[in-house]
Amino acid sequence: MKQHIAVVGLGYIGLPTALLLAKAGATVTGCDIDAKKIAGLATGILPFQEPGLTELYASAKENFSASTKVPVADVYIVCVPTPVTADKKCDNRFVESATNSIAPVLQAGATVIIESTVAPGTTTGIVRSILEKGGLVAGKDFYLGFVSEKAIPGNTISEMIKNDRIAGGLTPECKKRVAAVYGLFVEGAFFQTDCTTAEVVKLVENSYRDVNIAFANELARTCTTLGINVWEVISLANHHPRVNVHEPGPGVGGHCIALDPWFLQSSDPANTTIIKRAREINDGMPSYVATVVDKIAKNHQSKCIGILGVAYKKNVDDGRETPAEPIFKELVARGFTVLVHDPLVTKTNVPLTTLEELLASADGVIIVTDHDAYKTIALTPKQKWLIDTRGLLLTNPPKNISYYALGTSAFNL
Ligand code: SAJ
Repeated sequence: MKQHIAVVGLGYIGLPTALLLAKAGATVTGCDIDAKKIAGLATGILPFQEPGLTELYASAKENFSASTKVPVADVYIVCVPTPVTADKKCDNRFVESATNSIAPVLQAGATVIIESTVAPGTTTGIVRSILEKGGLVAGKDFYLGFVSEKAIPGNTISEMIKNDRIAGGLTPECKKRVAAVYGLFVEGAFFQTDCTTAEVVKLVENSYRDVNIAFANELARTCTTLGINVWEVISLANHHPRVNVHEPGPGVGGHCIALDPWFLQSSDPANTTIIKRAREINDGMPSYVATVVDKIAKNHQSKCIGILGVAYKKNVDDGRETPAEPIFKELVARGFTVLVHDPLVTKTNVPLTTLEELLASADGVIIVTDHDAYKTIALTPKQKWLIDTRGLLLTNPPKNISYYALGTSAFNL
C-alpha cells in the first residue's frame, strides 16, 4: 500500500521535500497554517521561486494535495521555521504548535520526523513529551527521529536529492524507518545516529560556515589596514591543500547561518565563545559598510545612494535577514536618500524601486548582493562612485568613476 506522508510547514524546505516525496510515489499532504498559500497551491501557484520547483510541482501534483489541517498519516515530517528569541535562543513556538497539531491524529505505527533546525535535545525532549501525551510511547508505539536539511537555497532540489543525510532516531528501528522515508528520493548516503547528535551536526555545519565567514570578514578589515587586497590573499591562501577560507561580504543573511549558531552557543555559553564572536563580527559588518559608505558619499558630496541587491545572497529571491536592511536603515538615519533595487526579491521590509529610477537619481551605488545581473550593470553619468562589498567587479571595475571594494586599500577612509 502507498504510504501517506504529511509534511507540516510548506516553506523553502517543506514544499520541495513534500513534492519530491510525491514525485517518488507517496501520497503526500502538504500542511500549512497559511490558508492563502494552501489555496494558491491548489491552483498551482507556488509561494516562492526556486530553480526546478515549477517542473517538480508539475511532475508531483497527482500525488500531492495541500491542507490547513494535519491528517492521519503514516509519516509526519515537521519543516516549520525556528526563529531566534530576543535573548538568542531557539524559539520553539512553531515546532511546538506543529507537534501539537500532530499529537491528536498520531496513530500506533506512525513515524514522526523533525526536520526543522532545533536546539540540542529538542526532539527527545519537548517534541517527544507532546507526542506522548495521548498515551503512545515513542520508540515502542510510534517511531521518532530527526533529519536535518542540508540543501542550499538556489540549488535546493538538486542538493535535496544528492546530498548525504544523517538519520537521527530514538531506537535502531526508528533510525531505519526514518532513513527509509528519505530513501524514497535521496540518492546520497545515509548515516544513522541518535537524535541529539543529528541535531548538533546540523548546528555544527552552519556554525562552521559562520565562523569561517567571520574569519574572512576580519581579514577584509585587516587587509584594508595593511593596504593589500583580501580577495587576492584568500585566493592565494586557498591554494594550500588544507585551507579553504570563505569570502568576506557585507554581512551574513538568510534564515539559517545568521540564526542557527545561536542555538548551539546558547546550549553551552561557556564553551562556545568562538561561535559567539563570529556572530558578533558578522552582525557588525552592515554597520562597518554603512560607516565607510557614509565617508565615501560625503567625500563626493553625494546625497542620494543606490543599494543594489536585497537578496541575502546571489541569484535568490529571499530577502530574510539581509544585510541590505541594516545598511539601508543606517544610511537613512545618517541623512541620505536611499533607493534600493533587486531583480528578484519582491517581499522585503525595505522600499524597492526600479533600476531605471535608481540610476536616474543615485549619486553613487553599493553592490550588496552579487546577483549575476549586476555583473554587466550599465551605470549612468549621474553615478560618481561604486562600492563593491562582494568583490563582484574586481576584475572588471566600472570605467571613469571611483571604485571601492571591501577588503582593499580603497576601503580605508
Ligand atoms: N556568505 C558570505 N561569505 C561566504 C559564504 C556566504 O558572506 O563565503 C554569506 C552569504 O552571502 C549569505 C550568508 O553568508 O548572506 C549565508 O549564505 P550561504 O550560502 O552560506 O548559506 P545559506 O544560508 O543559503 O544555506 C546554509 C547552508 N549551510 C551550509 O552550507 C553549511 C545550507 O546547506 C543549509 O541547508 C542552510 O544553510 C540551512 O537551511 O540551514
